[in-house]
Amino acid sequence: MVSKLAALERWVNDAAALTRPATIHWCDGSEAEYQSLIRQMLQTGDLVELNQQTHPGCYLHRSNPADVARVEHLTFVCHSQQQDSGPNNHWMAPAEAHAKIDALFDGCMAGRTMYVIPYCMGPIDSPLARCGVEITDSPYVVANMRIMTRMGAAAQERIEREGHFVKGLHSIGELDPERRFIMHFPEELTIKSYGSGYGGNALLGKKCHALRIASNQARDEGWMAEHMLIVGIENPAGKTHYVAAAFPSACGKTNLAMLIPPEGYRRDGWKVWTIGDDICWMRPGADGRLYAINPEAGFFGVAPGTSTSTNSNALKSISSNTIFTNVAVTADNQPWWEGLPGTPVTDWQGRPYDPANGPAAHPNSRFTVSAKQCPTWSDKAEDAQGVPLSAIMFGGRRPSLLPLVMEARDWTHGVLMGAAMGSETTAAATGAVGVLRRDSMAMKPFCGYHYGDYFAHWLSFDQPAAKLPKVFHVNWFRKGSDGKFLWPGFGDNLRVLEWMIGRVEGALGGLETPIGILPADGELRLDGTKVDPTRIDELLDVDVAAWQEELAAIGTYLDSFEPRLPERLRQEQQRVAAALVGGTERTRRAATAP
Ligand code: SAT
Ligand code: MN
Repeated sequence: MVSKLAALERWVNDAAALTRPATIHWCDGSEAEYQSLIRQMLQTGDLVELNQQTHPGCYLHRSNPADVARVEHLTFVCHSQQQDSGPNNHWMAPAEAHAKIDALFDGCMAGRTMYVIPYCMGPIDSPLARCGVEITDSPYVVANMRIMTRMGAAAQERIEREGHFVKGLHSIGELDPERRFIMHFPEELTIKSYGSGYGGNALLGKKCHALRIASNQARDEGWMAEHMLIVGIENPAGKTHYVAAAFPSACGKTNLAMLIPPEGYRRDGWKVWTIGDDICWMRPGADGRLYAINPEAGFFGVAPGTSTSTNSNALKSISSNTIFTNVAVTADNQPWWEGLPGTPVTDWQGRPYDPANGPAAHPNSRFTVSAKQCPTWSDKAEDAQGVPLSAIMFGGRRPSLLPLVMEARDWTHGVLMGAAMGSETTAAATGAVGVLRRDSMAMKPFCGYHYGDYFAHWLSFDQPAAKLPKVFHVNWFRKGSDGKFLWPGFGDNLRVLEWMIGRVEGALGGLETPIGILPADGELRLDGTKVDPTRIDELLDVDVAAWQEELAAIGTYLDSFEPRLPERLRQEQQRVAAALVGGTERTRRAATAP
């Protein structure tokens, strides 16, 4: 017997009977085990060694070129009732889904090793943490799971003590896009993923467990599982405010989580502490505040664009002990991507670099690294109780309309802002890039149940004794009439966070507009930026006529969640729409007129 828990032993045996591996390996999560997997993958070519002088412990994995991103059209959430999955998910009846995917799993591990990976999402002793077990035939997945989760013996002990766990069965199969499914069975706490070795499709602790399954557990148990970074902002007085922020994939969560303060702020003593860059689990504490943990133990970040000027903390984190996926390499075998100095000689597919073939690194190429390697990693990140949140931010890529920052007047308005979120699509998922789509709370690909019920769950936290964080919406991506970004972003985003903290502490008055509270003149600190102050007016401009259209579009979008749309959210949309009636002038001042 390998586990004291009969249910675990039985499930592993059943999976082995179905997939028929040559051997079964129970992962203990040790360094020796990790090193032996690395050696094995170097032999098989699954990994390529990078320059060990400049990048000790760093390796490159090249995916099958047809397997480089999440596949939303092949991802299913299989509640027994279709309505429970909502229009926001693809659905298949559970029995049909099991039959379809089990047929693919049948005998698929013949000649391969089956790895059993017990893992814990969250600090191992945290009451907010939840455990799972992933079965996979991919040593690359095992190595990544060791970096991204608390994996191995301690997790197995917790599972055996608690008696329950999320079951995840994964096989890379033939890596054939025609034989690929990512299936979720929330009512059985089960995930089955076949035919992809990539990120969110294969590291089942991440999106599949920590968001799609966990969002269901969270609703049942009164907490929240969100697609958010968590960052601590320490002011010169030494007070730290924690902020969680939801942006869609590849919209800068990792950069914000590791923000480098602008020169003047650094001099004044501002510091930034990283807690998480992708997922946030939160629940109300005894004092009524929301407490958040990062369920992950590492970063699976987008490589292109990561540089000394955009995110030197990330760059420092990934100078050793990192697995790179689909980046290019230089002549001296260093990892390379667009945005770094130097020149690539080999592209992400291993071909001699030729600009005619497109970017050298795949636009969704990634690094996997332990969070402990981040210079700004917070000592509170391991806190079993989590950190109290002062603010929640929503944001996306919006080339027009959305101001740099606005604050919701209350929780209900904040939920509307989150629900109405839109963003241009990115390379993190297959499909067209740069198309505007609604992505409520950045959870469109990850909410494991009906969005209408999800909005109701958000609203339910608004209790008399609750001391909820303030809610803001930001947009770093607004463009001017010249087609150029109006805001420099990156480190300068701290200026926006400072304004938010000023609002949280009651030190700044703000400017009320029908769409929310915006910075009043002079409230946004701009000393030391290159931003032309006249562009700030453009960045904060409220185009009333365009906002009326936006509110109508939000109304139509909310209609798609009927009959489960909470009435309160509908009324809130109507309230904002009504507040906008009466002015069409294109100025920020005009927007404040009743
Ligand atoms: O591929 S992942 O889902 O892990 C990354 C992302 O899309 O956010
Ligand atoms: Mn993500």
